[in-house]
Amino acid sequence: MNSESKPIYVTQPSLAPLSEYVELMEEVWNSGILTHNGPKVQQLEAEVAEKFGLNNFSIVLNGTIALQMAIKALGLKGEIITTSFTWVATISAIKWEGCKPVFCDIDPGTLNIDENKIESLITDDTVAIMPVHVFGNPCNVEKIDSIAKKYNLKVIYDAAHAIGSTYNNKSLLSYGDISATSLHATKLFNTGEGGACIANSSELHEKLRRIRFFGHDQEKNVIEDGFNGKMTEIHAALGLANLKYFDKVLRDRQKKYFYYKNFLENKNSLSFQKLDLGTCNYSYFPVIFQSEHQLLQVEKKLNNNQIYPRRYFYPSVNTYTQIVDYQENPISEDISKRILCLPLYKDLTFDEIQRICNLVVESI
Ligand code: T4K
Repeated sequence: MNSESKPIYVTQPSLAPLSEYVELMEEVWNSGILTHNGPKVQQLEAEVAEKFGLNNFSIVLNGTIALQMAIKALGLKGEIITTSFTWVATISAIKWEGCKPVFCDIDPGTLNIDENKIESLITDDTVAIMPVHVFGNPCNVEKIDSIAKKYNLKVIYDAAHAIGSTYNNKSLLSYGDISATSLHATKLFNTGEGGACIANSSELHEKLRRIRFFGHDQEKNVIEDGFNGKMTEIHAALGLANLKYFDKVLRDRQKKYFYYKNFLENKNSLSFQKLDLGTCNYSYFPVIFQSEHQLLQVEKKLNNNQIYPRRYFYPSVNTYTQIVDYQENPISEDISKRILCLPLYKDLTFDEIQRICNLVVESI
């Protein structure tokens, strides 16, 4: 198969050499322990916490469960102000926990929640703000924190994309009452399926750990409502193998991000996400077209060449009227129609990126 006939997807998991995973799996096999907060999960928690300077870090099954656990641990019931420009999981987590999503429009540059529009959405029923660090781009965490303090609200960051991003030289995952991240196969650092909660206090941390383990305390007394949010040793072993390569993967993404950007920047009025606060982890390469028509032309051309970018996030989640009441968010609705994430991953070559860029430019 020559390189032109090999399909190129929006991403591919960043994986350590198989032999390194096999070695760790032999240890799992020999221990006979597959789950229940086993040694590999504990080791992974310790290594990730140390690497990113995080306290109160708990690994769970996936990013959606991490968001649900955050809402449950904070005991929230009521309205949660969130963004329309996100993956549906942000909204489903809010709804599964019996809360109501209230949609705030986004900043057209950063693509994050527009912090200047939050206050006008606060009502007597508002209990929390749940912003998303979209594509790993840090939200204005200081402004959001000051709004939350002023109105006595909790802040949960949907930090699904944000591992490796920083703000004020600290991991972006350390902000908010709780941050919830995803370790899904498509993320910069992955355990296949996986997620994590990062709490800002040891009390919340202990509560999250009880929730993920049926509500048990250390002596296995059931002391609160919990569920099964535990990660297996098999997934944790994959995480341990992959974690060693995290810095390499991030540097590679950054180089490829700028290769794309430098080539496409001055071409036919394409625009890009504004990265101006903290540092982004370059986990996605989103391009904003002038119109949906232009985007569809590009997508068709790429698909005809077996290249499969993704429309993250389309449609704007406030328009999912099967599951939410429509609330108008014109900027998110507009950008959702015009944004396309181009392929970006470790094994994508610079020649392939150049080919993708040429096809994009040809078709607009
Ligand atoms: N909040 C936000 C803001 C999120 O973006 C997400 C998830 C969540 C919360 C929830 O986190 P998790 O519960 O998922 O941990 C993907 C991911 O499934 C999803 O995790 C992610 N966001 C979302 C933005 O993208 P799809 O449906 O586009 O993924 P999929 O499976 O089609 O994969 C995309 C491409 O990646 C494929 O075309 C091929 C490649 N791929 C994928 C997988 C799963 C592989 O090469 N190997 C694989 O194993 O949703």
